[in-house]
Amino acid sequence: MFQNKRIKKGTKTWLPAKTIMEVNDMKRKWWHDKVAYQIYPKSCYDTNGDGIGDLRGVISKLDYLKDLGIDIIWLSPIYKSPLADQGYDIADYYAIDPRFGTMEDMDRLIAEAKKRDMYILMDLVVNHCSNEHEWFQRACKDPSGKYGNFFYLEDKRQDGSLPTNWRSYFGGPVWEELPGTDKLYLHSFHKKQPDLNWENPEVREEVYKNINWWLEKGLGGFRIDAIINIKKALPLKNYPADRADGLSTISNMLKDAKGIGAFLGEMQERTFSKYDAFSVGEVFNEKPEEIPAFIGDNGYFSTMFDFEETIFGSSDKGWYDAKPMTPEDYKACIFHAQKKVGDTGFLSNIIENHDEPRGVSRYIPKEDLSLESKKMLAALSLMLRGLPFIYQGQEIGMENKVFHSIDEVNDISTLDEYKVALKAGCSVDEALSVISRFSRDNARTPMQWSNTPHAGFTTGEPWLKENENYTTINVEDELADPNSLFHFYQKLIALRKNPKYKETIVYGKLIPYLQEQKNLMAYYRKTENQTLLVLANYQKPEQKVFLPGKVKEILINNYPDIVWEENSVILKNYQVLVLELL
Ligand code: TEU
Ligand code: CA
Repeated sequence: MFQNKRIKKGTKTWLPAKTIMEVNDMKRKWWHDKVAYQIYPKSCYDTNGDGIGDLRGVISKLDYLKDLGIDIIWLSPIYKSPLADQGYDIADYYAIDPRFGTMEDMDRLIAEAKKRDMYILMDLVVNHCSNEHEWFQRACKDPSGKYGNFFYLEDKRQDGSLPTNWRSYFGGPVWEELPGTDKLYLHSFHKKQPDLNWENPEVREEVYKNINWWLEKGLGGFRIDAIINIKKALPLKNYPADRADGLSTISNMLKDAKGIGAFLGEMQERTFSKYDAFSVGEVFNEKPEEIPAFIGDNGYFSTMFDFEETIFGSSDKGWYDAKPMTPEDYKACIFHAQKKVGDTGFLSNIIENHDEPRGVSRYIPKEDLSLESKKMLAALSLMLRGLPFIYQGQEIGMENKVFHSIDEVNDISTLDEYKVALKAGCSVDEALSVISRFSRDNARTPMQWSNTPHAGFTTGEPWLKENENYTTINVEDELADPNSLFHFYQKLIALRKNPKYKETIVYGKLIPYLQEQKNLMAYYRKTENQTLLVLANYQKPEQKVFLPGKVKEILINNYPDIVWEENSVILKNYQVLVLELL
């Protein structure tokens, strides 16, 4: 790690020569300088008053996103689905669920995006399908036929014991009776999400056919769901139990699964590479030596998400046992992720997504939550090396919701974690506070468009109740206020695209600065010809920060002014600066 050495001010050689980097020789890709946005269609905008966001709603917001500076849009699933897991349970990979619209709407969305130089990504959910998919229906009718082999089926045992003790992500064993048969099928997630058998080449062919069908339509690419789960450790075996239920978290099995690369390489070759399509993997727990294979120049994926911060503090026991996170932890996670990838490839950086609580509520202590602290978090994330992904509502600072009763929750994962917390001895109030902290529904409440009923999301009854704070946090008000978070995001995105700084922000190295200084998160972005310095005071009390060089330009500041001292700057309550150094 770079250590700050005090070098005389006023010359151009502030940094020790060894840290001035060689020209980055990474292969340039069309998407490197883009900014991406995740839409959760069900909660984006409802155009027909049924309380469910739809594709026409998304189309009507394209100009809003263009204005923000977005280039790539990832849509959470909109395929035909019973919506047991909000569309991550697909019943037909070639059809749009009528609640979201029609195939014509989808084609129009792709075309309207193209008109604006924007790209649409769909969610590729192929670890599992829905139990309402035709393949599964046919497997039930004839388990020993072609479609039986599309899934992981095992014979039921006389003594009622299960083939393995793996716990599914949403609670309970991964094994469930295959309806009408004497077999069991495997589901890593909910029982309405049977795992597809990737060992079967026919399954892989079906997946590639589907991907190519969509790419032919003009899709920009895919976000790839739960992809680490496609490779199971075989032959089946038990792992040490980690809860009183005698089951073992499925990640123990995944650590043991070898050879996923063969599937991923084949998929890349047969699909994405032929179209120069963009792909971002939802990859957890990769091993450091696997990074070049995953996201190097000819990687399986274009990029993958950095989840170090989101998994920090999590416990095999459940959400109730999760460790809180401090600013120092946040800094350590981000720098660790940046260091492990270096310039091997591009990470995709997020503050939140549809599976996580709102980032501002998670990474900023409650008593410190303010417009300034939200801006600080935004700048820290958008100035990182990698592709920024903004999640619906993040740009206006949407916050966690308080759940007063479990009846206000829709998400299956939250319902399970609530039960787990109660079982572990939490009171109802404690369990509610646990889920208010972590529920995936925090991110899924309707987008707050205006200060009108239901946040302007629908004229009907929203499928999930909106956050009460829409009267103060909403798009309409923020568009009208030049000092709003929305405009701050817009400025950060514009900076990334500014030809003067683009090369450094997109390709420059990231070098931590004064990493040991508590509650200061600071880093350089550097190319041979340019040095930017990001300084963030991750606390309320002001803090003095030594400057390693003369300042040429102030590019970003979340306050109207800056207090300079000789060789240093006094950062205020959550002040963040992006400086260009001489
Ligand atoms: O998430 C995969 C994942 O690993 C989840 O276990 C995640 O950690 C979980 O949401 C925590 O509660 C993907 C999707 O993003 C998620 O929405 C789906 O529910 C899941 O796959 C199944 O498709
Ligand atoms: Ca609707």
